[in-house]
Formats: sequence, C-alpha cells, structure tokens
Amino acid sequence: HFVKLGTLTGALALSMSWGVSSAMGQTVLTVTHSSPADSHFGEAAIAFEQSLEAQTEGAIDVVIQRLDNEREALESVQFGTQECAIVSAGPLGNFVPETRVLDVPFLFDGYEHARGVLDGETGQELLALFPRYGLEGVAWMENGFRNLTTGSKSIASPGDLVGMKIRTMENPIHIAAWQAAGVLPTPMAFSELPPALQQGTVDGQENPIPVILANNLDMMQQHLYLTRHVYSPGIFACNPDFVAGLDEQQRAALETSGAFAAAANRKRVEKDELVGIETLRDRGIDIVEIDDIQAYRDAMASAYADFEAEFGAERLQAIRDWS
Ligand code: EAX
Repeated sequence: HFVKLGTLTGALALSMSWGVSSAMGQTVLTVTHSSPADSHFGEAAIAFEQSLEAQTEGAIDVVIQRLDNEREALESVQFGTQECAIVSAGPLGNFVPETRVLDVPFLFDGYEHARGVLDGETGQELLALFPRYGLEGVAWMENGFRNLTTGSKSIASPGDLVGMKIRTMENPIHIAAWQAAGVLPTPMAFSELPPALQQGTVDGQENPIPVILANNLDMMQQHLYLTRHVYSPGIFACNPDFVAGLDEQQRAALETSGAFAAAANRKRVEKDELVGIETLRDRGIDIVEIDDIQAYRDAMASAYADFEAEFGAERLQAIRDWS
C-alpha cells in the first residue's frame, strides 16, 4: 500500500508540477557531464540542480544528462543547443587557449595548491576571458590529479614508456608532454576510451582516481601508476546568451549554485582520493606507488622550453610558487 500510494503521489506531484511549470513558462537548463551520476561530476550536477531549482522556486528546471564527448559538449554550449556543461578541462584549451597554462605537468604540488590558484587571481582572470570565446565560465570544477594506467605492458621506469601508445585527452599540452617522454600519444574523446582499452588499440591511458573509479576503467587495465603527473581542472560552462536572458536574481542564483556544485565536486574528489585507491586495489588492479617522481619530470623536461615560450617562464614560476 505504502509503495503504491507513494508512487501515485509522486506521479501526481510530477504531473502537477509540469502543468504549473508550462503555464508559468519554466526555463529549462540542460547540463551535461561525462561520468555516471555516482561520481565527482554527478554529485556536482545534482548539487547544482537542487540549489538552482530551490533558489529560483522552480522557475528554472535543471535537466542533467550524460555526454561523454566533452568537445561536443562545449561546442553545443557555444552554439546554444544545450545551456551548460560540466567537463574536464581536457578540450577546454581548444576553446579558451589561455587556460592551457593549467595543463602543464607537475605545475601543482597538490590539491590545496591547485585549488588556491583556481580560486585566486589566476583562476578568476581566466574565467573572465571565457565570454571572448562564446562561453560563460561559471565556476572551476575539479577532475583531479591524473595517474597513468596500462594494460598488459608494465613499466619499471619512464624509459619503458618509449614507443607505447597512450590515450590522452584532446589537449595539446598533454600531447606535447607525452611526446617528450617518447610516448606515442593517441588523443581521443572520453567516449572512445573504453572501446580503445578493450580492443587494445592503446597500451594505456591516464585519468584521475575519481574518473577511473566511476567509469570502471580499472576493469580494462592491469596496472595503475600513481604518477599524479598533471592536475586536471574541470569547468562549469554555460551559453552566454542563455545567461544574459536570465533575470538578475536568477543570474545570482546560477553563480551561487555553481559554487555549490564546485564544493560538492571537491568533497567527492577528496573522498575518492581517500578511499578510492584501496577500493581499486580490492577490485584487483595492481597499484604502483612511484618513488622516483623526478624521473617522470625529467622524461617530460624537453617539452618545458616550449611551455615557457608559450606561457612565460615567470608566469609558470609564479603559479608554482603560489602559497
Ligand atoms: O570524465 O577525457 C578524460 O579523460 C577526462 O578525464 C574526462 O573528464 C573523463
């Protein structure tokens, strides 16, 4: 009885809210992200939905969808065929080139450092550039520090990576860094990664613990190397015309809901980092702590001259020195 009653009440409430909303001209905001609902991005999207719908008293209806081709997601936001997207910053540099500075490997010492830079002047200045490129940067999100995984081939030192095919994001900085290490980087969208791992068209990939966990990438790989070689920011981006069409209160609500999403996202990344490695070990992947992280830095070192030319040695140092 209880279940039946609950279902009935739910259905009634749903049809009522639809009736009311269409009469009142409810605004739909679709936000996509690239991971399952039970993930660092999923929790962010749900926090955003709850906050924005509550703050606008239902005038904005947030619809969450999964779209794991992040370049397509950003294109759709630019075109306005979807309102917003949460994506890793992987393809972001192809839209807002200045953000590429964040993609330089071994730039941040840890989460506190990366978050401090994003929350500080550098991060805020970068967000302010988004409208030039047809995007509204609502808030920085977080994907996490990336770690290398491989299939049957194992690695004793970065020298073993020479000639290996590693899937990277469609990110020119990451591609250049891996090329410097002698890797054959194979850039592709996240949507193409699981089949590439399953079919063995690549020897490995790299992703943060939250992404590996939520998407079961460990089931398709044998070794996980805790290289933490690069920080992977995320972004909550919206279509600028959509944002401009909101009233002032709604725009303020969008902003605070973006901040709310970022907080939920970071909390989940922390949880995944804390318990995720053990969970992955229990699931059976071979986990390798890296004693000589300097060897990985050195392997990528020949790319740094180009990074310094592109971003300025002083600028990179200023980010490294953040405290
Ligand atoms: O959700 O494409 C990637 O590897 C990214 O880390 C993406 O966020 C996965």
